[in-house]
Amino acid sequence: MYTYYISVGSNIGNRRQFIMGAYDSLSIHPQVHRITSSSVMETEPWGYTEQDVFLNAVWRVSSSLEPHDLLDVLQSLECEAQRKRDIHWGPRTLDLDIVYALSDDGACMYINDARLVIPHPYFWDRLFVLEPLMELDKAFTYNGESIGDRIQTLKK
Ligand code: A4P
Ligand code: MG
Repeated sequence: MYTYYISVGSNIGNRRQFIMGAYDSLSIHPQVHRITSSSVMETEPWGYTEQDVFLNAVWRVSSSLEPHDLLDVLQSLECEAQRKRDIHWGPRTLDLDIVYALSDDGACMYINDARLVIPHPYFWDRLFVLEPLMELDKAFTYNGESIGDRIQTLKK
């Protein structure tokens, strides 16, 4: 069994409905055993800033799906939400990124290939990921730094 942290974002249309629809679909997947969601938060756009505010959340997912198989599932949920890939870091109905993963023994998983990079290269720089993640896991650390300290540093 793996533990995945998935960053969820939407800034077009009925944002909450896109997020909740994907949550419901993922939670009935036969290889998904449990999902816990942070609260859904409104956040200012990061990166490409000429776009509407986002709703963001993080889900902790316990699943027997292999990482690339989970990516397939998440991409099909993005397609169902009529996601179009136009501008890099631009507006989207639904974005589902695997930001961090733990294997069965609790060790951080590292993947870096053409389809999938885990940990997500920017997750530790993004308050829209770290604030909901901290709600789920206050004791989260990355490269020896606590998530609480990281959030304080990013807010300075
Ligand atoms: N891919 C590689 N690694 C992963 C991974 N760990 N999880 C590949 C998911 N996908 C991964 O993704 C492009 C390709 O990344 C996929 O085909 C997959 O094989 P995409 O979602 O189509 O492309 P994108 O939108 O250009 O990039 P990405 O990474 O989703 O964008 P970001 O970096 O997530 O930025 N501001 C706020 N406040 N809230 C947001 O949610 N989101 C973005 C999007 C920018 N600013 C934001 C937010
Ligand atoms: Mg994405």
